[in-house]
Amino acid sequence: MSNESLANLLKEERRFAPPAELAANANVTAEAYERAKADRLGFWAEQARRLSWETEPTETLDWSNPPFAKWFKDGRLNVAYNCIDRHVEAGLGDRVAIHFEGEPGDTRAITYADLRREVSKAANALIELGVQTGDRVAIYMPMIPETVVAMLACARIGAPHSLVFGGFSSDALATRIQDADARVVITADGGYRRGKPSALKPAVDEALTQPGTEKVRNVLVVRRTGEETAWTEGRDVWWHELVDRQSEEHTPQAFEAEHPLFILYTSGTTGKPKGILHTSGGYLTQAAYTHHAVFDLKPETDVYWCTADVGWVTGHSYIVYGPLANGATQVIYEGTPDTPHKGRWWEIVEKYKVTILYTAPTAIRTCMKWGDDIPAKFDLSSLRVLGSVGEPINPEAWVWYRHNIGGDRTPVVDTWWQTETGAIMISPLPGVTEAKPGSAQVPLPGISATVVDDEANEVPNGSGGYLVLTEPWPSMLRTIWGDDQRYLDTYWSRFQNRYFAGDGAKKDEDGDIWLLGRVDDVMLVSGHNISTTEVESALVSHPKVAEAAVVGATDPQTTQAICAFVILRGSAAEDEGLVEELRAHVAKHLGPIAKPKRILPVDELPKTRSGKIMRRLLRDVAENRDLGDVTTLTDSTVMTLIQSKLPGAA
Ligand code: 6R9
Repeated sequence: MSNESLANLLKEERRFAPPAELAANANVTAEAYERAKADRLGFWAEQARRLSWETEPTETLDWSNPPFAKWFKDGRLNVAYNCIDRHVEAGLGDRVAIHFEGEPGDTRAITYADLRREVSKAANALIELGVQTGDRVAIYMPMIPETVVAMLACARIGAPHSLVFGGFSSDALATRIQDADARVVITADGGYRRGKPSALKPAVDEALTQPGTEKVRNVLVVRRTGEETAWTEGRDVWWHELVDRQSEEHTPQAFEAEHPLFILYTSGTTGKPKGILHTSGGYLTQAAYTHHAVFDLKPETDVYWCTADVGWVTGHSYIVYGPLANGATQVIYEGTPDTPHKGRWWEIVEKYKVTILYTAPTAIRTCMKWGDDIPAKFDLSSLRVLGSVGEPINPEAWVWYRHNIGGDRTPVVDTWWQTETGAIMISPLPGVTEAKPGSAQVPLPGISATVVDDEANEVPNGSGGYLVLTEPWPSMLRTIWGDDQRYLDTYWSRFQNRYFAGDGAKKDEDGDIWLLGRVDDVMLVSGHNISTTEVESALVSHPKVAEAAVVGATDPQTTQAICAFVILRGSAAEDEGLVEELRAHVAKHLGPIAKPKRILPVDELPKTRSGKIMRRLLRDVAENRDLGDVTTLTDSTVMTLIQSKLPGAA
């Protein structure tokens, strides 16, 4: 990747200082960077003391067999105890842990004391089903409180869970059950999505007919929708029949810090999904610390809401483990943002007086498309910190978010991390960092990241290359489940002693980091490397564009030609000169080399359930190929729609 071309295409000069009051009372100040720099391991040992250990660790990091890390290895703890019981024991049993809002409008407030009872009963139920410490449990659930209860029940008895998105197909579920060799599946009859029940259990039944899933003894089924459900006697068990009759007492046992906590599969672009393995002590330490630092969480007064699905790593670290370890009060919403109307999210913010909101750029851009007038109808004045995760956030979407949702008061923290990193790695701190729209900016205290060129040399400020992590961190993946060699090959062989994240990045003149998208997505145009992110951001900076996806399609003259798919804002019409206008706009912002050859207005873009644009599929379309794997798409009809818009389509 050549440096000169990736760097400094996009000029973003807006700056936003932290609000004075927030800065004055911030959980974490600039001093933390200094402290962590002077003694990185001492810093993490200090953060580990946020947790309650049955046996305090004396050794912080064992890196004697890199890249296989052991953090806090002689410490022992129970993760569920840390997320629940210790808060109850501290007298906080009456604090609401979860305000649940079902899509049909049903609500439940679950306190920490309630959570302790529910998780204890579920843990006892799993034990009755013969689940032993170390057994894997697959969880295929909608966004309901029982999903969190099930995860914590697994953690409590030391049975690693493996969540599979409720939106994934039975094939995807079967592959994950096989790979993890799961013994029990926890599911529901269904959940509510887009105003109607959406069944889940049939996909489990289907998955369990596939070879390699025979060791699943039981399917534990939560009744959510009450719809008719096929039943396999002897295997299927209703949650309300088994869990409700269990004892409310369960004494959590402590496990080693390196005891496996969960496996979570990342799809990647090719090959079979990778089972990312996370363990207990280091993972919980960093999830809790980052949630405290990045969101400035004040557990007594804040109402936190992360809109992610728990089947995504963001849900694991920032709905379940981080917030609950910190004793937070949070909102969990089951459904889609436009059911029954496009203001549903903002209605929820108003209703629960949400103070911290954590969501994805895709959601923000969708709201931009729907129009500014929708959030304007609601009282969003409770909000004080906004977060973003999942993709690079285009500067225009960042500024829109701060203005329309944050009332120009709130800091926006753009948090970079991955399933593999387990917790946030690069992000502004809301009380410290002068924010730059579109940039994740700085590694958190205790984290070491940089940008290198092809030869592993650190690039100077003002240049681009590959993002790498240069020191181990507590919540790092420990391996790929059952495949140490693939762990080495994927992350540790591209550069020596450095973790290769697979993302392109640049450092600006101040040394701040800007993420440029997956390395696989970088385009080669007439000898120049051009980042998809930057062209997309240039398009989104045009007032008529809400969202853009850019790919490089094979081209005889230029190697690749830039092809853009754009979604227009609510009021914009698809008129004659629009495409020319947009091409000229990109050329003006980035230079003529980045001008898209083709621009196609579309109604939707192909996305994963976690909100990432699947550029691979758009490349297939742009190159007139048959579509590759579409199993992780939210909505597979999107691709048919896009193909029908192509010139020459039938
Ligand atoms: C947490 C999560 C990881 C990939 C990552 C990168 C992209 C996530 C980002 C971001 C730019 C951010 N990504 N956050 N890119 N800025 N703030 O998303 O995990 O699903 O494993 O995806 O997502 O490309 O490598 P995961």
